[in-house]
Amino acid sequence: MISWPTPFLPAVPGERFQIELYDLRTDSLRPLRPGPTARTYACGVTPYDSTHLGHAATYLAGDLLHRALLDNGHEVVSVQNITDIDDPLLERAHRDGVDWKDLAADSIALFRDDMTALAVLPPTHYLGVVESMDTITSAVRALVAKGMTYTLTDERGGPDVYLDLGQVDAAPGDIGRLDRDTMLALSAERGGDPDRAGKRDPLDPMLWLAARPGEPSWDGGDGLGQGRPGWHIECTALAVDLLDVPFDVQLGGYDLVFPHHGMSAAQATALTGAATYAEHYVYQALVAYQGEKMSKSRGNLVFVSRLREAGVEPMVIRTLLLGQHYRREWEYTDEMLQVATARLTRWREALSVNTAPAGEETVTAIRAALARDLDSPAALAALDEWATRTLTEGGDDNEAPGLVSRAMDALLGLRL
Ligand code: 5CA
Ligand code: ZN
Repeated sequence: MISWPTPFLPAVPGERFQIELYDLRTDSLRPLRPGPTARTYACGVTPYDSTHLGHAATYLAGDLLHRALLDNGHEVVSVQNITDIDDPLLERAHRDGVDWKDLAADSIALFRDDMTALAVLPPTHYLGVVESMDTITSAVRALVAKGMTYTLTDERGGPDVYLDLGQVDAAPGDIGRLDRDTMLALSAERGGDPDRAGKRDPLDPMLWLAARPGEPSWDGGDGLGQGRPGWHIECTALAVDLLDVPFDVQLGGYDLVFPHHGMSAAQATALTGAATYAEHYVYQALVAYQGEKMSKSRGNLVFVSRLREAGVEPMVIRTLLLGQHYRREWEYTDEMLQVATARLTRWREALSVNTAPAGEETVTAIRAALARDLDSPAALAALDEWATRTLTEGGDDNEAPGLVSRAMDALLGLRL
C-alpha cells in the first residue's frame, strides 16, 4: 500500500538523551535500547470512520517516538497495518449500501491525507490485510502444520481454525496483568467469541474464518480452503515477517492491550518459539468526547478531516494533541482549539524576531522532555517559556529563532 510522503527533517545540534519509555507489561519506565535499527509496530486503522482525534493521538505518540529515535541516530523500521477486511468494516459497508472495498479505499485515502497534514512520519511498511494475504495464510498454515490448532464447525459455519492456547507457552493476559475474568469479559467485548461451544479454551483466538455465504473470502491454501484470517494473526504475521521477534516497541491505543496484543504475542510465541514479542508495550490513553471514550460504535467522533475542512490549521490540531501526554486520558472540547491557536500564534511571533534569547537550553529541555516518556506537554512548556522571554525581554542571539524552529520541526513535527 502506498503510504504518504516523508518530510525532510532538519539537523539540530545539541546533547542527546537516553530514551526512557513506559512499558505496560512491566509497569515501569524502562530505558529503550534498540540496536542501530529500531523496530516498531503500530496497529493501523480499520478503514471506516477514521481519522478521529483518538486515532490521531495514537499515531502522534508513535511519531514522537520515531522522531526521538532518529534524533538519537537510529534507523527506524516501522510497520503499520490496515485492517481492510473485518466484520465491522463489512457491517458498515452493508449499513451504508456501499462496496466494502470502496469504503476501505476512500477511508485509507483520507487517513493518508490526515497523516500528511499532521506531519506524522510514514511507516516503512504500510500494508493492508488483503494485499498481505499470502504472508498471513502462511502463518496460519504454519500453526496448523505444528499441530497447535483445531477446527470447529457448527450452525455459525466452519470449519473455522483456532489456536489451541493450551499448547502455547504464553500468558496472553501478561501485558495488562489481567486476571481470567477480565480477559473473558474483554474478549467478548472486543471481537472474540468466548461463548462459542466446543472451544477448548474460551479465549482461543480464531486464526481462520471459513467462507460465509455472501461474504468475501480468499483461498487460504492447503488445508484452509476459502475464508479470511482472524484479526490478531494479521498483525502477528506482518510483525514476524517484517520485523522479526522480539522487536522493540508495540504501539496502539489502550483498547488493544487485550485481546489483540495478548493474542498477537501468544501467536508469535507459537510460531517462532520466542518468549518475548515486543520489548516495550506502549499505549495511548483513550481520548474521550462528550463524556465517553471516542469510539466508532458510540459515534461520538471528532474527525481530523472535518476540522481541516472547517479551516482549522493542521498544526493547530498537532499542537492541541501534543499538549496532552500520551499516557493521560483527556476529553476533547472545542475550546482546546482556541488555546492551541493562541499558542501557535505566540510561537510564530517569537520565531519572527531578528534576535532572541539563546535557544540551546530550550532545545535541550525539549529533547530531555521527549526522552522522558515522550513528555510532549513539558516540551511545549519549554517552547512557551522561550517565546515569553523572547517577546517580553528580547535577546541578542540572531541564530536562536532558526535553531528553535528547526528543533520544533525535527523533534515535534511543528512546521510553522
Ligand atoms: N485495526 C485495528 C488495529 S490492528 C484497530 O484497532 N483499528 S481502529 O481503527 O479501531 O483504531 C486504530 C488505532 O486507534 C488503534 O491503535 C486504537 O487503539 C486507537 N484508538 C481507537 N480509539 C481511540 C481513542 N478513543 N483514543 C485513543 N486511541 C484510540
Ligand atoms: Zn493490530
